[in-house]
Amino acid sequence: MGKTDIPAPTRPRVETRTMVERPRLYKVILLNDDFTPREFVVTVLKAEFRMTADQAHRVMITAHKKGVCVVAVFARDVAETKATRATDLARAKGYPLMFTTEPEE
Ligand code: TYC
Repeated sequence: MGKTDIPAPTRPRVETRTMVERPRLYKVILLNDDFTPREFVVTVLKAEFRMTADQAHRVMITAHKKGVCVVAVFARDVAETKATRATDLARAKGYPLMFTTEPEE
């Protein structure tokens, strides 16, 4: 390189790191009530959440005794859709059964 030469430009030594967060998962929660028949709760859990009779019965009994039970965890839209569909199945039969969602952590 002679006295008047201009050095070749170098690439800026700068790098961007984009931080991404995993989308939060949402719990579907079953709420107890005094009116919905136990067997109907089990039927809804099997139909909407693909549970076996045994799993559905355990979840139903936990909600019955403790007031609430986490049914399952999904991406937000899936959790909301399933909670709405399950609640609507009960409403169609005139039962007050409720499913809600809430974010994990
Ligand atoms: N508590 C209801 C009854 O005694 C049964 C029931 C269980 C309802 C769980 C809702 O999430 C529930 N018939």
